[in-house]
Amino acid sequence: AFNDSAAMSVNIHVNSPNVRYTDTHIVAQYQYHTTSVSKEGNKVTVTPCTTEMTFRTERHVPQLGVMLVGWGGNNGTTVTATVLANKLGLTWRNKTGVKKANYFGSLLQASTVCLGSGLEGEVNVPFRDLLPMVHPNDIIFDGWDISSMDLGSAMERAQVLDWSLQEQLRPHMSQIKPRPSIYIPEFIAANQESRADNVLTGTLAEQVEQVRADIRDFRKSSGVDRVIVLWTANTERFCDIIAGTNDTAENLLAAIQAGAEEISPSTLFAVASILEDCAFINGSPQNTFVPGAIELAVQKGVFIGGDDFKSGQTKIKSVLVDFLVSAGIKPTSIVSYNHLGNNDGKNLSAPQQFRSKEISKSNVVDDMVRSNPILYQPGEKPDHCVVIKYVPCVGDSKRAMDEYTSEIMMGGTNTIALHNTCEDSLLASPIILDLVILTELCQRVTVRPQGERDFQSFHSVLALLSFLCKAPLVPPGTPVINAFFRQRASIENIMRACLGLPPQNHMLLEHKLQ
Ligand code: NAI
Ligand code: DG6
Repeated sequence: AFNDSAAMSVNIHVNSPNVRYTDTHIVAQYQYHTTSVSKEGNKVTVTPCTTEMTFRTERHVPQLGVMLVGWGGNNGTTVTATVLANKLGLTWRNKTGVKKANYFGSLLQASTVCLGSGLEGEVNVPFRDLLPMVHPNDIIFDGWDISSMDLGSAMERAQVLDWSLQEQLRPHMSQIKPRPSIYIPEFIAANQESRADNVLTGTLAEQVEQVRADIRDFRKSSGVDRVIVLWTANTERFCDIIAGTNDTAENLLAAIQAGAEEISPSTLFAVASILEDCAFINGSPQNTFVPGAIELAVQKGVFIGGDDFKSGQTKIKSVLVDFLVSAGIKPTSIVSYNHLGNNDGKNLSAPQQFRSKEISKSNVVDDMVRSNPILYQPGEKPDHCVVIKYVPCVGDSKRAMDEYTSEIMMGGTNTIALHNTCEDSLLASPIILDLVILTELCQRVTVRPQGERDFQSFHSVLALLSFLCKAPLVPPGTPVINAFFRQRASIENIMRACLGLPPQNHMLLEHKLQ
């Protein structure tokens, strides 16, 4: 039997004096409880604090357009094909039987949240039904690629989807061609050069202008209300932060006009998007968001998010290390091997591009380690090694092997070894959808702390996307959370706040008292 997730959809109505449904908004009065802690020697004083807030969520869901940079790549073609297959309700046969298009792997589309309980026990509802949200089937895609290949052929080149599904999709996909893109060879591996037959020419400023014109053209020709731009193109090398070039918004804009070096294509896309009032999300590890780009986003009040989709090995790491450290077990070494044979792997076989990925994969345990001074001395960390090798034969079917060694009681050692095989792009595509749908939702949520006159948006650096990113970008000076369940709880509880509901506390006191 197929799991028809549409049939499970629910319409949630909150029955509370604190929640009002107007024609345009859901308005919720909310008490935000925090604790302020001060420490003097070994004396810790904890003061509970409560802030009254009003959450306001626009109910009208706009038509969303998503422009992918790297549209002709494995992720770009897979996410586009998946949405098309779901929209058309396609089924196909592979060697294990008949399959039906779905969105497994998407937090919003395929996971549930427990709303509470009633006579029938616990009520779990699809995450996507908590608030009015864009459905992936309604997203319209467009985008750029340095490779001119049509999306039907690019889907075949990717070798991700079953052949009989590709056959059904090809008539639609092959009509789509990516727009020419900004190509600066020294930012990606030299082995990508043969793909680059669809590139913009002209000065940096002219190329940014062209990208801006593309966004306006897409908005106009498709009739979408909102456009979000997402980088799923090759991993670039890190760029240097240079005073006078990319350190402030003003300098960055001037440097683009002057045609300065050391401004990456991904930063140029971010700047073009921000100037067009479009949120920009970075699905790759490089430092696209140089200080000047972040400042520009904040100045313009446009959302940015990233970095690097958290799809497989790192996702498990953010669960497993959280489990170990919060269970009082001390990881002392984490060794992660990957090999993959797709174009991403080929690009990452170059040292500078590998280094970008190594950085983003390596910082993921820091917050969990820091949280437990019983296990770790200040500055102490587990050994952490990341290896990625390019093995063409395995294509998109990435192999990830991990060994976690931990110190347990009385000097004992516990070693956990994992082996994970799966299509990388089938993990990344649902994350792309969650990223853009969450970002769009955040554009419709505003909050007014008690005593203030105006409603405010979330900070331009959209930390709420952390759950979906390996190296979460957060507003300057705010904590980076990598732990999987803390990240998930943050999304769930903020959505509950929009409905005037308290955070999910798992106390279940109603079942624990006499
Ligand atoms: P891919 O190599 O198949 O696709 C990348 C596409 O970007 C290619 O079609 C390439 O021609 C294009 N491209 C390169 N530079 C460009 C530019 N300046 N402008 C426009 N297009 C450009 O790679 P894949 O597998 O789709 O991955 C995409 C990115 O997502 C990579 O950076 C990868 O590291 C990252 N990523 C992928 C994950 C996954 O699970 N698949 C998880 C985390 C990150
Ligand atoms: C090899 O690590 C290639 C990468 O692009 C990864 O496949 C991708 O970043 C996913 O990494 P992870 O750690 O989330 O599985």
